[in-house]
Amino acid sequence: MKDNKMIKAVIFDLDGVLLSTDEFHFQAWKKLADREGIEFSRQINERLRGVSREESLEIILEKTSRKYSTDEKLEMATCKNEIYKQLLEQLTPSDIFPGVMELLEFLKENNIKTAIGSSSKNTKFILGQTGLAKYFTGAVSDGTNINRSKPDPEVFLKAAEFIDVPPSECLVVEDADAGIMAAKAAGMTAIGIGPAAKHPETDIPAKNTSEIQSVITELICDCPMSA
Ligand code: B16
Ligand code: MG
Repeated sequence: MKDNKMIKAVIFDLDGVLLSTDEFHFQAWKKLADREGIEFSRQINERLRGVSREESLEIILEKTSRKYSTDEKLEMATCKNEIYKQLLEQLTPSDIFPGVMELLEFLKENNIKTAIGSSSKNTKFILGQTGLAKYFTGAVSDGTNINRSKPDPEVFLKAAEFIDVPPSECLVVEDADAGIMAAKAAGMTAIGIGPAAKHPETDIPAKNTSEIQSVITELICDCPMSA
């Protein structure tokens, strides 16, 4: 773990950290898999955490011997995304996880920069629907600005660049194994919540987002207040 007093920014993953869109991902992939007659379970869905849409599709296709063309795969990914986007319309500020707003306000008061590092190409829509966008102005690194998805560090390195903070001074909050690997490959400190709490590279494990404010307070408490 890095020197605690070095933390000047917190980069949040989106799905599974600030709110849960994973149930919507599950429902959308399930509908597509059923259409194709491919087995798809919640266990397989767990493997899709933090993984890009295209890579998620490849994982789902492991259950079939049928070979799909590039065009067919594109149609499937697009179809899943259309179903997913319709489900996202239901999102409201009440879907934000407990403790998130308080944490974001606390970081703002303490001059700690905040950014998003998500694999999702729907990030900006989700931030808009939930009222979270105002905390991440000019600081959203997501599936639309990267070439390689987690566990590659690109999404977090871009986030650090957007907020102009060196990677060694960034703290990442992640719920996916791929995200923890990406954060560590970027040279950042990683808090792992939920499933990622058990990852061997996780610096600080936590049960959920509401538990992390006290951890973060300790990490930034000796920081100069105007970093
Ligand atoms: P989209 P995160 C990830 O979000 C999801 O966990 C993952 O299941 C999804 O496949 C990926 O975004 C891409 O999402 O289809 O909306 O571009 O956890 O990185 O915030
Ligand atoms: Mg996630």
